[in-house]
Amino acid sequence: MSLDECHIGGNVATNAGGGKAIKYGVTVRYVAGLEVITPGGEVMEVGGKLLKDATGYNLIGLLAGSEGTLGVFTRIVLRLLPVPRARTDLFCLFPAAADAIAAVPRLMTETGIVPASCEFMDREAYAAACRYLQEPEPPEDADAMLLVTLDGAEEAEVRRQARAVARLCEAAGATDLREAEDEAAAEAYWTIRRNIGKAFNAAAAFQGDEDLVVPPASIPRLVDRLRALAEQYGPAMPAYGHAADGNIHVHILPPADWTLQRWDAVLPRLLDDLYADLARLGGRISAEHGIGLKRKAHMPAVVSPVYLRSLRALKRALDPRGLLNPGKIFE
Ligand code: LAC
Ligand code: ZN
Repeated sequence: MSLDECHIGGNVATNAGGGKAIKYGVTVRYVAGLEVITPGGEVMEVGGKLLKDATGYNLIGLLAGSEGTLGVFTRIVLRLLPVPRARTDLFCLFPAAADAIAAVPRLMTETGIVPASCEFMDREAYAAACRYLQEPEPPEDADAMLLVTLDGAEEAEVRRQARAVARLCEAAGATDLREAEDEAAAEAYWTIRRNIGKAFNAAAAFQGDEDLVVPPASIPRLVDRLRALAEQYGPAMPAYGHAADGNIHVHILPPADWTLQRWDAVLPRLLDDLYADLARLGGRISAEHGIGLKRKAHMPAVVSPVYLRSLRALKRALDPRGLLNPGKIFE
């Protein structure tokens, strides 16, 4: 989570998601208007200070997440929401990762509560960030944790939600449940969560960094598959992310004695297997990071030929000379 480094233009260009998508949706939901420089050099106004707009195709939906391939944003009109007045954060430790991830869809179906965030972190992911930040590591018997944020307009409502979520997590197998006593304590959990990606990036010279998404009900099956693939292929595959909306990040880390040559031989096979599983679960290869150069060869694993043809046709129609961010998203 790049809270401190990202810019609004990049957020719109990637249609960024982050930790609050389960309740608040992704960036495009808040883009009411855009001023765009088209590839032909014209200025185009799209939308505006409007909460409704059915004037032709939904170009905001097309431009948000277009990764700089269709236009350059020079003005962005955002829809704002009032900041929720009440909030609490629960940190729940589970001895079995399978129990933690299975609790995530249940949290919504059984309590009827939509959390502001529900982040899953397996032990390896959480511990890597603790080491990176020189913080104490989680207790030995914690195989995974959930960090659940609840918010609302009134304190009493948030208290009621916190009790229901705590009851459910305990019934689902959590053995330790801590509610942040104030903002600083909540921030301490979130700082660790936000540094997981950075911790792994600093830990290995070559590694995979994935941004998987499946329908939320399938998230336990995906985490299960990640563990099986790690065993089958050899690399460690710590997982963490915005589990409630179906989005899991996984770093693929080679054993210390692997050469780059061995890594280059194994990674493509591992990814082929992983993406085939994703397709079977109805998932996609990026939820919020985008396709860029890195994932474009894998697009056919999860979308149909007609879907890809439609993307190419749109690119040709709007940027016939291929000037903007050439070579990105599709071959
Ligand atoms: C995160 C970034 C990697 O969730 O998307 O930490
Ligand atoms: Zn993320």
